[in-house]
Amino acid sequence: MAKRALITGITGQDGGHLAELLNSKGYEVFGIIRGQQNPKRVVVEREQPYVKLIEADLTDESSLVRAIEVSQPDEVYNLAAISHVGYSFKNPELTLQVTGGGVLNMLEAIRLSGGEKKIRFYQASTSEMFGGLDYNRPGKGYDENALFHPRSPYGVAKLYGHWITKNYRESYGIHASCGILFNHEGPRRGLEFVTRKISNAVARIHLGKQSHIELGNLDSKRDWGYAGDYVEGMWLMLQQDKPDDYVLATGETHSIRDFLELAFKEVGINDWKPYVKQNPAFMRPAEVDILLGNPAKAESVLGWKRKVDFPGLVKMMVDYDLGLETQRPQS
Ligand code: NDP
Ligand code: GDR
Repeated sequence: MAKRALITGITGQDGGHLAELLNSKGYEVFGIIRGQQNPKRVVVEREQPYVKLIEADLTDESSLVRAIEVSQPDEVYNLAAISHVGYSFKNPELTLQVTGGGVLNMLEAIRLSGGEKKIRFYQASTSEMFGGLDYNRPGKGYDENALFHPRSPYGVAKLYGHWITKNYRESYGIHASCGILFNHEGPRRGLEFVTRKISNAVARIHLGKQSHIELGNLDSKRDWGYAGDYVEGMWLMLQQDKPDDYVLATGETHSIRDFLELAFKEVGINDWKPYVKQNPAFMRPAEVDILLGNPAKAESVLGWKRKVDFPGLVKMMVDYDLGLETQRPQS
């Protein structure tokens, strides 16, 4: 019989990649969609018609219990969150409820529906829990045992989600694993995140649709991989006999300037500086200066390794946006 998976955050970047992966593996895929008129519903219905959508919200416990009852899943992937770090400073309480409390609600929904011994659970933890401060930068990069020091309401809420997942594993024996994922990007990335904001602006500048791009901090560094590689790791975690926590990362770190350099070069622009303006509105009250992950455990235990490298990722994103913006009417 086909395995059944329930994905929260189906309309997001990772939800799209994961649904595609699970469908290719023969899973029956269910996805939670929120809101009475979610504009992304038509996109999922058009591009991933095999996904069975269930209306629910991470902040509404009873809707999650119903989602479990309807989908009867073997595996639950909790990808839904308020996921934008800058936004979380402006909406800290909502972030706490969705990104933190939502994890508890989903774990409780699994218990309330009697699934704690049957259902495997994946929690989308994040490198934002480490914080990147001077005193806490392991030479080989952050691994599963590194210290946590979150620097945003988002990071703090995710840390709660991380620990409540571990707590439910230890307290109730749920097969619950946390993937501590470093930044992963691609053409499905929302335009509000820096990589896609840049790749899209570069395409539009090249096509004469836009004169420049406004950004915040150009000096921070991230360990950027490709989202398509990372959802493989999520799936692998739930195929292990024992639940555990794993870092997924590339083991390389690059600055926003490095991303700009490569992205503009893709359209033949060698000096990007005239096209970039700094706008304080995009700065954060507290910044994570540098993130570098150490994926040794995932590589040895799961046999996972990222395939796409940094130049390959930048090229993929700029090429996609060039295609998209060429097709779009002038605007
Ligand atoms: P996105 O921001 O692209 O997607 C977030 C999803 O959460 C959307 O589908 C959104 O739905 C949904 N959502 C938001 N609020 C609610 C709610 N109250 N109830 C139900 N669904 C809700 O995130 P990504 O795909 O990039 O990331 C997936 C997960 O992984 C997130 O939890 C993120 O924090 C985490 N993560 C991401 C990393 C990355 O680099 N991408 C790295 C590490 C962790 P809607 O469309 O309705 O808004
Ligand atoms: P991040 O991603 O905060 O790492 O969180 P984001 O792309 O938002 O920022 C990366 C870095 O770029 C700097 N920056 C800007 N960021 C945005 N969004 N917009 C700008 O204009 C801009 N200018 C500079 C930021 O200050 C930051 O240093 C992502 C999310 O997917 C999280 O959900 C996830 O947990 C982490 O990655 C790992």
